Amino acid sequence: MVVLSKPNTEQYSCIRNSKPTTTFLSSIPLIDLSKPDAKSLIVKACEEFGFFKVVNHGVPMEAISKLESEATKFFSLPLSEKEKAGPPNPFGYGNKHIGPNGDVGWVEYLLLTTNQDYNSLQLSSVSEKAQENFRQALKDYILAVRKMACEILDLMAEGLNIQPRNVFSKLVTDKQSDSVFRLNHYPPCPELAMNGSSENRIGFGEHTDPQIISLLRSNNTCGLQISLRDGSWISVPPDQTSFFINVGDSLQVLTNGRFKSVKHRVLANGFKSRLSMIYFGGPPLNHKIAPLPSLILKGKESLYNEFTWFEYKKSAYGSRLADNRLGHFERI
Ligand code: GA4
Repeated sequence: MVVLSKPNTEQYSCIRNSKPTTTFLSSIPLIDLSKPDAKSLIVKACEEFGFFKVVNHGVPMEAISKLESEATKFFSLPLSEKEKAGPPNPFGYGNKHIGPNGDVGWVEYLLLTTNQDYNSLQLSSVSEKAQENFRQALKDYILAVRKMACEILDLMAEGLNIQPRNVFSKLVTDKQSDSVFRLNHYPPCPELAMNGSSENRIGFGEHTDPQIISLLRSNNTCGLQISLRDGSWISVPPDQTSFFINVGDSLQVLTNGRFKSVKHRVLANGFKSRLSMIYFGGPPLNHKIAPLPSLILKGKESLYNEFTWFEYKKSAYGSRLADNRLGHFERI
């Protein structure tokens, strides 16, 4: 495990939240991608939780460790250096402020689009060689994780018995795919460590992801929680060798509500840094997001008014993190 060196905690103020509601669920759905039952288990997990954990994912450990180490070096730079990659409007380095509408969290991050030319990406003013290592690690990791995203999306189509097999994955392999990559660093929150407070600090507030699918890998620090249908929060035990997969709002619509986008959040930790890397697979901007006809059950209709990914994204950027973004697009 890579330990983040001395985070500059003065860059943060503590963000308070109500009392903790931590429950541990023994059975986060676990999918072994090398097993023949993967497709049916994925469908079940997407229907029940909108969330599952994946092993035998095929992303080389070397690509993961390299990016983790480069990200750790980046977040250890002085604030003035990191800010050279910002502000995040929408892409770049961000600190505490999430999105354009007043959300805050105990987090700093680097947000990137995956179809930009990383060769010209200015990340800081550290040596060109160091920046090149970071860029290469980003490119290698994103390529590997996108391959896994496609494999999972193809298994979903198979599990749902829909043709063609690449009906979902073609949206993220499209040259115009509007996918995003995010590195989140949650420094330890000294206030939490000091008074053994029973309060939570929000690292990243509750939300669903607007895209099709999100693939998250973190170091061994806890913090991620998912919300169950009954509104309770479940802590997800960290596992640095696995990936956690979220169904996004767009996939909920494509499946006419059969798959549910999962509400999730991250709580800050009193002692340990958390570092997560998330790939958000999104469709091209002009793509129409509507239920696949074969997924509209006999006698039923689409639950949503048709919209393009551009329209959804525009509306998402006008919302607060915790808002129910799909609500505006539901048919009454
Ligand atoms: C949530 C998922 C991704 O992290 C993200 C986030 C984006 C941002 O951080 O800029 C948003 C958030 C996310 C949804 C609502 C808007 C936009 C912050 C925010 C308040 C990059 C994304 O695509 O949507």
